[in-house]
Amino acid sequence: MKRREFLKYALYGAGGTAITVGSFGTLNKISPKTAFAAASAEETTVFSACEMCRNQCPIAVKVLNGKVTKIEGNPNDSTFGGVVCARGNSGPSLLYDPQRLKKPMIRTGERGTGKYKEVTWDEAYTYITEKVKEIQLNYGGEEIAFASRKGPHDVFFRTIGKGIGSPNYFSHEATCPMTRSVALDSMFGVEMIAADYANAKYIISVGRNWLEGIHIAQTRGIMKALDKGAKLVVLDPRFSVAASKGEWLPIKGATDLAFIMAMANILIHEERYDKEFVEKHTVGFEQWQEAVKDKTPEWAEQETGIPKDTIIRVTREFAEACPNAHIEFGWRTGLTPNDYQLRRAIMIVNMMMGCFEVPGGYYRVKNAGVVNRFPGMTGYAQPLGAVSQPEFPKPVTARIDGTGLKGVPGQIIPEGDGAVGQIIESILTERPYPIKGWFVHRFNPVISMPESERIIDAFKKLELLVVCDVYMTDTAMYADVILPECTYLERAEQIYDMSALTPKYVIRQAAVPLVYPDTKPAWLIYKELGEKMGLGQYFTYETIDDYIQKQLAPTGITLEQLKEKGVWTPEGMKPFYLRKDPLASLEKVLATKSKKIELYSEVVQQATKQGIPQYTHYPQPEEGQFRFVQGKVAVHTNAGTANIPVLNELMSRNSLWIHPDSAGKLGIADGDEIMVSSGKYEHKGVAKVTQGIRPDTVFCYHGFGRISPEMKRAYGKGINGNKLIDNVIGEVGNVVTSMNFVTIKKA
Ligand SMILES: Nc1nc2c(c(=O)[nH]1)N[C@H]1C(S)=C(S)[C@@H](COP(=O)(O)OP(=O)(O)OC[C@H]3O[C@@H](n4cnc5c(=O)[nH]c(N)nc54)[C@H](O)[C@@H]3O)O[C@H]1N2
Ligand SMILES: Nc1nc2c(c(=O)[nH]1)N[C@H]1C(S)=C(S)[C@@H](COP(=O)(O)OP(=O)(O)OC[C@H]3O[C@@H](n4cnc5c(=O)[nH]c(N)nc54)[C@H](O)[C@@H]3O)O[C@H]1N2
Ligand code: SF4
Ligand SMILES: [Mo]
Repeated sequence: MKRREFLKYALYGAGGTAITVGSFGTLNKISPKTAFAAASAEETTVFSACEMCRNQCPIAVKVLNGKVTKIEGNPNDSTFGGVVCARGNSGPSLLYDPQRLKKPMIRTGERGTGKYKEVTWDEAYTYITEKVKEIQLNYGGEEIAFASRKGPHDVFFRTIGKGIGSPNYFSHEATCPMTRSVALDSMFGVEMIAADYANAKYIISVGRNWLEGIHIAQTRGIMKALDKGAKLVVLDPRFSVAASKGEWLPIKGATDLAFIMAMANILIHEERYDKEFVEKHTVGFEQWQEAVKDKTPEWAEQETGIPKDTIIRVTREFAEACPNAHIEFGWRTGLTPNDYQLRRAIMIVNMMMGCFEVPGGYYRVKNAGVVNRFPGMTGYAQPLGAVSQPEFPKPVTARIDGTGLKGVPGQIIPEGDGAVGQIIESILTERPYPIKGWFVHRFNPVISMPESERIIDAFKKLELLVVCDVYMTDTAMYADVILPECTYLERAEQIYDMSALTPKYVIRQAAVPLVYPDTKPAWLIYKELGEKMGLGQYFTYETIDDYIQKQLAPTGITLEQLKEKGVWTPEGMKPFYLRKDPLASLEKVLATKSKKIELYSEVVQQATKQGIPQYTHYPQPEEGQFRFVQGKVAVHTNAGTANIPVLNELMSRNSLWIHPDSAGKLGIADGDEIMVSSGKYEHKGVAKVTQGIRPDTVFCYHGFGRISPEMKRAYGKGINGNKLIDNVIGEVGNVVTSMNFVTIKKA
């Protein structure tokens, strides 16, 4: 609270009633304590979930006179520890930003020129409905794609797509952890595997940077482990904040698989792996032995640039700490085309060491896991109930990315995520068939997907582009129809299952009324649009409370219980590791056909001909070239927050990290204006000369270089990395973000 407001409320009771001096005696008798009590007399706390990034941490929103004054972490939750990050704290700055979208809009000028007219919701729905009908009639419903950043809106958003018979719905996952998901799916039969950071004694990060790529529970887990004396080893071409907390190994980009395969080679050679676990719980170890037999530390030194003695030492240290240790499987994982093989190899080494269902290792989370993991708890900690929908029409064609087809990589791409980069290819090349309409929700492809210029070219070929966001983003500015969602602080949403080592459900509820009355939550927008389009039968709920009641029905937990504390977790429950419980067996949490952890996977073999990970050597930059890598920054979220007032004030632009030796050769000094060129595209920027990067690599934080003039604070500041990256679709549909080389000159 600002000092002036504080004083105001000290003298005026909350609600604005003047308190006469007499009621307190004399003014100077008001101690700060009394004054604050008066100030907070009507302050309420609404428990909810943050959405400044998709981690949806449990929060406590402080509300005074119908206004959000402060956001803190929900103190009732121990894993998140009652704290939020800088972004979580800045929620009110988004909520009250006058530059937010306030009304639905329909385009009136050329795409990208910013000419729009404000319309009513009904006009927007009608326009969309007519356009969709036209595309359906001329081409078919499958030629309309749906893409969103995965989240609670999807069930509503995708209902529109499924209802019109489109198989082409996508999440953003191909730009984020897709390759890891494929690896986990193929090995464990489920994606929901997590690492127990807090109890690990040794952690190797393959480009995971918990201290800037923040997840409050995970970041706290790492800090706890470090406090308890754990060692952290970080493979990263640049000196990340995580690297500063441990041993930094400045590995050559795109060579991590060599390091991991050499680890396996050493562990097998020195017989340091867990033979009993491998025998009892895994299949395919022989094939893996074969694959790594020539992957010696000497070979890995050549590939990675990390001395062989370091690789051997780290491997031995790691083995000493196992099984209460792990090599981290990564979060944003689309670094190279075959990145999924790196993620599989990481998990294979972890499983060679038995780092599963023990403290400090990996474990199975969520949903069915809640029941399996906690025997005896059925009836109370049941998974959330589903909201049923009538059957959707069967799409008449396969998806544009081949997801679901047998014998091709699409076979192992997670259903419902898809290869989102394929939308651009399909629009521009019209293969396998053209996409003519695109619905985009909470997703900003121009900044978050490779080759921004081609994305814009693709937008220009569309017959319909609908964007639902909270800002006039770099993507929204090309839309035909813009739908303004209200922010997370103004809306309730489904209950989230955030179970980990203990079961947990989290609620989101509106903290304040709509700031801009013509904005709406996603669940209502798509229900109303669906009704207009004749798809009303698929929206089988009246209100969001109705939806929540259906979710909670099987659990025995009430909405009131959840509202009261914001999170629900069984009282006094301790983390539970399956291998510690003689009653539970690992088979219970494995969903593979063999009921074992599949190091070799028949399904992957069918889909990609690489049933066991094989090494691919990628070229390294030549003299004068640099590998271009990117990463998260602690005070911003992806392509989302650059324009939020207080976060923009903290950091309004990125710069390009370059090593002093490399900068010196190019005559570039710290702070100089530079031109970065990928061969196809150029981008202006500013150099940051630092020892914290390999001389053959340059780096920038992701999410800047915004092109929408309506985002007045962020417009034109910094580098949009994706302008410089080609839209290469990796082996399992993933984007590829660490394979581009650039040249640099002084601008
Ligand atoms: N503050 C903040 N927190 C966030 C986010 C955010 O935007 N801001 N975003 C959230 C999201 S969506 C995600 S996915 C996570 C991401 O979390 P992380 O995956 O941990 O984060 P990144 O910063 O994307 O990537 C980490 C590092 O990979 C390095 N790197 C690049 N190429 C290579 C390579 O070839 N090999 C190796 N070993 N390293 C390489 C980069 O230099 C970078 O330091 O963070 C989440 N948390
Ligand atoms: N080159 C390169 N590309 C990358 C990355 C990288 O490091 N390098 N990172 C990748 C990663 S890990 C990810 S996860 C993606 C993320 O990229 P995206 O999936 O695009 O996600 P965000 O940038 O988090 O947010 C997208 C949009 O959501 C909007 N938004 C925020 N809150 C709301 C809301 O309540 N409702 C609605 N309707 N909209 C809202 C924001 O304004 C923003 O426009 O980018 C990926 N792209
Ligand atoms: S990590 Fe930060 S921004 Fe993301 S949900 Fe949690 S508090 Fe919010
Ligand atoms: Mo991500």
